[in-house]
Amino acid sequence: KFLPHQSVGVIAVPFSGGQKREGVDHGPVKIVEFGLLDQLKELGWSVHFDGHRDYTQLRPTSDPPVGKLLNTRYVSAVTESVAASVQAQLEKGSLALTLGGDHSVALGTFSGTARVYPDAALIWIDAHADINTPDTTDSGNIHGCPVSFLLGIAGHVEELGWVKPCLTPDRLVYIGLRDVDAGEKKILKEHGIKAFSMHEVDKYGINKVVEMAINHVSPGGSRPIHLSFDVDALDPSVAPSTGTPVRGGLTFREGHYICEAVHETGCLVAMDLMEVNPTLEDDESVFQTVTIGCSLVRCALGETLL
Ligand code: EXY
Ligand code: MN
Ligand code: MN
Ligand code: MN
Repeated sequence: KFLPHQSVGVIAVPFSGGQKREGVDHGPVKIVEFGLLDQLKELGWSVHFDGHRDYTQLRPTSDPPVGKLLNTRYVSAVTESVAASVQAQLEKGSLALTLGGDHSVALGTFSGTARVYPDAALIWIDAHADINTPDTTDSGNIHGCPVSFLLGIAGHVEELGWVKPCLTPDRLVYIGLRDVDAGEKKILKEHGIKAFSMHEVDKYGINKVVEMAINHVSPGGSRPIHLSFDVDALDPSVAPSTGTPVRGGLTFREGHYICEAVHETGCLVAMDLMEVNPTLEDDESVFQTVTIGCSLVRCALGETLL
C-alpha cells in the first residue's frame, strides 16, 4: 500500500551496550552467515547490504552512569547513527531491516522510520515492555527503556538528547508481554497503551490478537507499520539463545503468524530483529534461534507456506 517494496536495505548492528550480557553483538553476523540475505533474494527482493557496521570507534573513553542509566553515551552515539541509516534506506524507497543487537537499538530504528513516515505505527513483539524510564528502571539497562524515550515520557536526558519524541500511545501496540515491571504496568495504564500479553494470546488466539493489534494502530491500512521483533517474545523452547528468556512465550507458529499477518497488510516499511545472542546455550539452541530469526523475517517479507 505504502510502497511496492522490491528492495530491502539491511542494517547490521553488532551492539550490546544496552544491557550487560556479552554476545548479542554477534547476532547479525550469525544471521547473515545462516543465509538470510540469499533467502530474501530468493523471495524476489533486491537486497542492499553495506556490511556489518563497526561502532567501536563510537565508544566513549568515559561513560559513567547517568542517574541509573548505563553506557548512555555509547548507546546514544550508536543509535543516532542507526537512525540515519534507517532513514537513508527508507528515503531510497527501500524497506529497512535492522538486525540487532540489543533492543536499545530500536531508539535508532524507530526514530529513523518516524523521520520518513511521521505517522508510522509501532508493533512491538516482546516478552518485555521496554518502557522503563530513567526513574523506573531497576537494571539501568537501556534495552529496557527505548519505548519511553520514543514516546517522550522519559524526561530529559542530555546524553540522549538527539532522540526526539516521535511516537504517540495510540500508534503503539504490544504482543507477547509476560515480564513487565510494576513501574512499567503503571505507565501502560496511565497512557492507555494497547498491550496483548500472553494472557490475551491464550484467551483470544493469535489470529484475533493480531487482527485487534493491527486494527488498533493502522485501521484499514491507514498507517505504515514498523515491526520491532524481540526474539525473546518467543518461548525459550523455540528461541533459547537470548539474554532475557522468559517462560510461557509465543509458539513457533504464533511468532510466524504475526509476521505473515503484518506482511498481508501491505503496510510494512521497517522491521527489527533483536536480541539474538548466538553465544548463549549450546549449538542446537543457537541453530534453532538463528534459523527462527531468519524465517520470521522471511515471513514478514512475504514468504508463504503455499
Ligand atoms: N524490565 C527489565 C529491565 O528494564 O531491565 C528487563 C528488560 C529486558 C528487555 C529485553 C529486551 O527486551
Ligand atoms: Mn563480543
Ligand atoms: Mn525487547
Ligand atoms: Mn525482551
